Amino acid sequence: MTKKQKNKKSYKPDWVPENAGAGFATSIVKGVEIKNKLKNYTSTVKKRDKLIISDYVNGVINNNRSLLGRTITLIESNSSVHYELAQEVLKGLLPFSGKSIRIGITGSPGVGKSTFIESLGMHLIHNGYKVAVLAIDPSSSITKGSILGDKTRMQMLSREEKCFIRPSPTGGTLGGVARKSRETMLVCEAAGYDVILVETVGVGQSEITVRSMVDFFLLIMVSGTGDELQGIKKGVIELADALVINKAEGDNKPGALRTMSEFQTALKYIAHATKGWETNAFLCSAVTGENIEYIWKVIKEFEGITQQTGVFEERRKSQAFEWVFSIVDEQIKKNFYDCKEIQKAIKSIKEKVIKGEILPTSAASEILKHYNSQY
Ligand SMILES: Nc1nc2c(ncn2[C@@H]2O[C@H](COP(=O)(O)OP(=O)(O)O)[C@@H](O)[C@H]2O)c(=O)[nH]1
Ligand SMILES: [Mg+2]
Repeated sequence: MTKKQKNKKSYKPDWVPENAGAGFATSIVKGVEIKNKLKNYTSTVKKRDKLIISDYVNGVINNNRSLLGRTITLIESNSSVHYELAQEVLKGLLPFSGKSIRIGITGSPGVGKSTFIESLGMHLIHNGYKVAVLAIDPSSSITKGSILGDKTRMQMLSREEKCFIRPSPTGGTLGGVARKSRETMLVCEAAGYDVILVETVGVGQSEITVRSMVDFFLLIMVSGTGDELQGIKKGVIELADALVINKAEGDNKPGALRTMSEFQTALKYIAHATKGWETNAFLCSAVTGENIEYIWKVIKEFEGITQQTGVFEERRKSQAFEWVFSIVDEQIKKNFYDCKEIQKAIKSIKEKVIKGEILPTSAASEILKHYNSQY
């Protein structure tokens, strides 16, 4: 303790063990008083933190929209206190989840994913379903936007009481975004939403991530670019349970038909995503609603077949297991980069790497030394 600190209203603790060495605190410095700041702080926090676990759980189960929103906000929070609370709430909700069909929708920007969701969502609501729409967009933390856009594409759906739309959580890695979305999915299921639609855009690994959290995966495309097959990553087709050529109306229809048959041929040579299910290509128009009903029938057929063969349940089980490890991965990474020692090491090594004074492999081992010393 510095001389300055000692002189500053320090006093003896109530109890000090006998023979206490110099390492034991022999004086206590009075805490700093921040009366005004504290007043503001408690007044805002009190209001929001009044809820206890059972408030969240009961609110969600009774589909109280405001509490549903607050539960998801809790899940999306990056604070560790909220994380703990969110996990407790999720534990309470888990027995009520799992009863929906989870559908992933991917495709390049502009192919009409959101419009398709609007159209399919409205069809489902008219048929008595409750629909939740989530988005996974790892780039949204950079662009500050969301692939769901300004909800203008889902104007009708967003007004429906039986629909809940949640844009992509922002901030952090794809792993972090995905964990939050998975948990949000469980919350929506517990609130009684029976169809979960997850929109994602082909950024990095996001398609693979969404595939690993849904039952049915749909790839939307459009015709007219002339090089359709080259524009789509082959790997993505292998993940899909259905390909949909959207905007197939009016003058676009003949071109869309050609594209569809091209893909249908390509599918003959590609491994299909789900055991016992043949992936096919379809036409649709999200704007006119043409074929939307048919695509829903295909999804229901898929659900029926895979449930009968046990593939549905098997996939859910292996997804749960994968999920465990994605959380482990996320935590390890977070702990690693949150570690002050490692941050310092990275900072000091960065310069050397840039200047070419150290090899990247040596730089990596240098940083990992700090990690190895801890574990
Ligand atoms: N002609 C036509 N346009 C469509 C169709 N579906 C979507 N669009 C338009 O395509 C544009 C992009 O749609 P959006 O749903 O935002 O695409 P996303 O980026 O894949 O979500 C919008 O201008 C839509 O109106 C369709 O079936 N036919
Ligand atoms: Mg969109």
